[in-house]
Parts: sequence; structure tokens; C-alpha cells
Amino acid sequence: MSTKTAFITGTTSGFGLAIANRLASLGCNLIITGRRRERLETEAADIRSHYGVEVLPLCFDVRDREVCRQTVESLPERWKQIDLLINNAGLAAGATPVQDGDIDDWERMIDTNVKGLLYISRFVIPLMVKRKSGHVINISSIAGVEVYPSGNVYCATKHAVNAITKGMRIDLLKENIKVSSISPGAAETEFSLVRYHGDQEKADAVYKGIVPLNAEDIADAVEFIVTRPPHVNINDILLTPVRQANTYVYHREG
Ligand code: NDP
Ligand code: 8X3
Repeated sequence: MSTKTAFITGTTSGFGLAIANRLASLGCNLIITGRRRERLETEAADIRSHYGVEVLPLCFDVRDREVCRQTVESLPERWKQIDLLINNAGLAAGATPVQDGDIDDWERMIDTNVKGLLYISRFVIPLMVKRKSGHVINISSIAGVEVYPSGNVYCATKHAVNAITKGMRIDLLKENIKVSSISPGAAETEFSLVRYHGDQEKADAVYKGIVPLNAEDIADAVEFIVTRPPHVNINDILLTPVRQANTYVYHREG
């Protein structure tokens, strides 16, 4: 792959971290982002020394519209030549029947997974349109395809990501910008620990008796998508652990 610049949201753990390393291994220069500054800076130093690519760490919250605008607008000119935007930052907060739902949790999910993705896209995509070149990859979920018990609002945010992805593909068709998504099933990252507000036991139970996906599996999907020839667009890759049939049917061992 020729040298490209990738802007990846949510690289301080999980999928984002693996995707950043994978793209660096392919020779991409990286803009990496997240709220945890220390992790971001360590990661930037590690990637530079491992792969010899340029890395720009930017610490901010995707829920803050003005910060997103200023962050992208104030990028040095050469960092504005963004070839790849990976909208990955996101979370689930809680898993509760809708009648008992925590409205703060709902707002965190909607503000991050839907509005944050839109803010970053709104400020980065025009830079691609200007150059008539680019590729957007949205990290969706199997939860964007099917809804599971107590998944209500998280699933709604990922259904929204899928609608936004389809809308982007239509709107950006004439601009020579590819739009793809990845829809993983259960993957072991910090996701469940965040979802269950730090309860490790509940987080571990999600992966009990199955071999879950891991972040490298999602990096594999990204690598496949970005190494297709110019005339090919991968619309979506949906991947699950072998023991997961859909969002709520698992075959657990033991
Ligand atoms: P992690 O919790 O490991 O990583 C989430 C990343 O998102 C972190 O880097 C976090 O950084 C960042 N993030 C969260 N909120 C914000 C915010 N407000 N502003 C900026 N960055 C933020 O989870 P995963 O890697 O598993 O999740 C990545 C994506 O994959 C999410 O969109 C998730 O919904 C999706 N997904 C996950 C699956 C799974 O089973 N793990 C399956 C399908 C999809 P920081 O906290 O430093 O801000
Ligand atoms: C995360 C996968 O099925 O736990 O998006 O919601 S699931």
C-alpha cells in the first residue's frame, strides 16, 4: 500500500489500538485519538519506534462538537490529506430493559456512537471531497443488524450507524470516496468492562464458554478492506465467533 494518512477514533484500547498498529505496519501515517492522554502518547511513541511512521496523537472527546471542529480545522496542512477515516470510538453503557433504562447511559451511547461519529465525519469528509479521494470505514456491530434483550439503545445506535453508512455511500458516490463498515459480534476488549461500569465478573460472563473475537480479527477485516483494488468497495464485513449465531443465540461450552 502506498503511504496514506489514516484518522482513527478511539485508539486507546481494543479495536482502535489494533487497527492503528495494523495500518502502521502497512506504512500508513496515523492520527490517533481518544480521551486517555497518557495511553495515547505511549501508543504514539510505540508505533513510531516499531514501524517508523509518523503519528499525531490528539486527545479529545468525540461528543464535543466544537472541539471536534477545532481539532480537525487546526490540523497542520499536511495532516489534512486524510485518506482513511475510521470511525471506531464508541461504547455500550448498561444492558437494561427499556422500562428501567438509565437515561444518562442512553445519552452517552447516542452522543458517542451516533453524534460523535457524525461530528468527526462532518469535519473530515469535506477534506476528502476536496481531493476527490478517500475511504470511510464505520465500525458498526452485529447489534446494528439484530436487536437483543436489553440491548435496546445500544442496538439503536448501531442501527443508526448502518443508516448513516448507507447514506454516506450514496452521497459520496460522485466524490470517489469509498464507504465501508465492519459489523463484529462479541469481541473481548474493554467493551464489556465499560458496559458494566467496571464490573469484571459481569464482563467476563459475556465471553464465558465461547472463544470470542479479538481486536486482531477486526484489524484483519480493516486490512482486507483497505487493500482491495481501486474499483472494489467492500460494503460491510459481518463477523462473529463460531459459537455466536446472531446477537443473542450463543452455544456456550460447559
Ligand atoms: P474499547 O472500550 O476497548 O475501546 C473503545 C474506544 O473508544 C477507546 O479507545 C475509547 O477511548 C474510545 N472512546 C469511547 N468514548 C469516547 C469518547 N467520548 N471520545 C473519544 N473516544 C472515545 O471497545 P472496542 O474496541 O470493543 O470498541 C470499539 C468499537 O467497536 C465501538 O464502536 C463498539 O461499539 C464497537 N463494537 C465492539 C464490539 C465488541 O464486542 N467489543 C462488537 C461490535 C462493535 P477513551 O476511553 O480513551 O476515550
Ligand atoms: C457489540 C456486540 O452483540 O455485544 O457491538 O452488542 S454485542
